[in-house]
Amino acid sequence: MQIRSTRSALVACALGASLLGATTAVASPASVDLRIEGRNGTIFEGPVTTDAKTVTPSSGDNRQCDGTNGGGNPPGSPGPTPTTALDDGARLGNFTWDGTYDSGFNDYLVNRIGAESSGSSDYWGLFVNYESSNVGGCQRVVTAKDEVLWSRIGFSTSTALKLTGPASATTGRPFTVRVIDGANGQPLGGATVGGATTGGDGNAQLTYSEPGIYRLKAERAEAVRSNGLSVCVDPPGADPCTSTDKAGPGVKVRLPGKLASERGRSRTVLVDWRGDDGEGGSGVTGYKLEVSEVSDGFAGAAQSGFRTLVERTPLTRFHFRGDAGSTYRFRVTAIDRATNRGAAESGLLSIPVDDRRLRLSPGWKRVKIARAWGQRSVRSTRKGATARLGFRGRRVSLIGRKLARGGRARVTVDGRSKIVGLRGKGRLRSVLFTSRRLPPGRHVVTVRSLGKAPIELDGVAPQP
Ligand SMILES: [Ca+2]
Ligand SMILES: [Ca+2]
Repeated sequence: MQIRSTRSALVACALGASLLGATTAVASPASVDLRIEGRNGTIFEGPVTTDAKTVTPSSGDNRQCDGTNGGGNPPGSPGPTPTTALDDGARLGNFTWDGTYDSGFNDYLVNRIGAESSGSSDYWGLFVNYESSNVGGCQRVVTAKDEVLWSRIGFSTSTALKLTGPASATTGRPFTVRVIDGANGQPLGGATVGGATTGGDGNAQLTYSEPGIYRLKAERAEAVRSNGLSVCVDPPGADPCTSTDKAGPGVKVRLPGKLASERGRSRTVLVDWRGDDGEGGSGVTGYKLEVSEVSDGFAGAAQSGFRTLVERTPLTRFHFRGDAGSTYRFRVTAIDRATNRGAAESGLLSIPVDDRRLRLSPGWKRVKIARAWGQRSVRSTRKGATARLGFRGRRVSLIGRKLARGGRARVTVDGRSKIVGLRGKGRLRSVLFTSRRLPPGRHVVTVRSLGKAPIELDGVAPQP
C-alpha cells in the first residue's frame, strides 16, 4: 500500500479536534518552547508539542484546560495553553506538577513543579514570550514558537532575562554575549553570565582557552534566570562543536497508541518525539522522520525499508496519514551541532478499516456519529444480521462501542467462534474483541447478531 503524508493546516485542525475526544470544538496542536526555572536551577528547557486537553496534576483534580477557562479565550476558540505545555513537558521530562483548582478563577494556582513547592515569599509565575502573564495558564492560547516560562519567583520579580550570543567560538578569542529584558528588549547591566558581569549596554565578554561546550545562563537579582545558550568552543580551524561532542543525541518517539482509533477518529495521526543531547552535548539541530510499513510475515512481523517523511526539520511532531488496514513503525534520527546522530524507533501503529468497507447482510443501518472512527458506524437490531471483512494479518480487533441495552454477537475468525457481549458503557472506539494469534496470510472475520438487541460496529483493525 502507498504511504502518504500531509502537513496541511486543514489536517492539523481535524486532528486537533479528534485528539480532544470529549469536546466538539476545533483546536490544533502547537510546538512551543517550554522552560521551567526553579529556585536554584532549570527543571526543563526544550520544545514541547501540546494541545487543548484535560491536564493531570498530582492531586488528581483533572480539568479541561483549553484557553477558554474563566472566559480567557472566547468559547469556541480553544487551543493549547501554557498549562497544557507544562503537563506535556512533565511527561517528557519525567517530573510531576500540582495545583489547586480555584472554581472562582476557573484555573489552577500552580503550587509545585518537580520537587519545588512555592513558599510564603514566592510563587510559581507564568511568562509568555518573556512577558509576565496577567491571566492563568489555562486562560490563554499559545501558538507555535511561543516561549512559555514557568518560574518560581518572588512577589517583586517581573523581569525575565533573555541571553543571546554566538553559537560557536574559538579557543583563546573573546566573544560577546548580551542580556536584555526579554519583554521590551532593554539591555540589562549587572547580570552575571559565565563568570562575567554585563555592563550598562547589556554586554559581557567571555574567553575560553579550553575547547568545550559551555552552557551559559544569565542571572540577576529580582529577575528570572535566562534561557540557556550553548557555545561550542573549538580550536582554530575545527568545525564547530566537533572537538568535544562525540556522542549522538538520545531520542524518544511517542505515538497516540497501538491503534490509531485509541485517541483519534481519522487515518491522520500525530507522531511526536523529543531529542536530548545531554548535559555536555552541543544540542540538537534537526530531525529526520522515517516510516516503514509492517506486514504479516511467516517469521513474524516483516518490515519494509524505512522511507523518509521529513528531514532537517526543527519540529518535534508530524501528522502522518496512513492507509486503512496497514501497520507502521516510525524512526526518528536526531542530529547534533557536531553532526553526531542518534536514532530511536517507535512501537507499531495500526490503522483500522472503517465500517464502510464491511460486507453487510440486510438488517444494518448506517449511523452518523461525529466522534466515531470515520465519523460513522453501523448498527443492527435484526437477529442473524452479519458483517464480514477479509483482511491480512496475524491478529484482528473489532472497534466500536457497547450500548446500554446492547446485545450479543458471535464473532468468527477462520471458522473459530466466540460470543461477545456488547452491553455496557458507551465509550466510542473501544476494542470490543481481539482474536487469538493467527497464521500469517488472508483471513475472514464475521460478526453475527444473536438477537434483536442493538449492536454497533465502528471499524476493524488487522494487526501483523
Ligand atoms: Ca552530542
Ligand atoms: Ca466507523
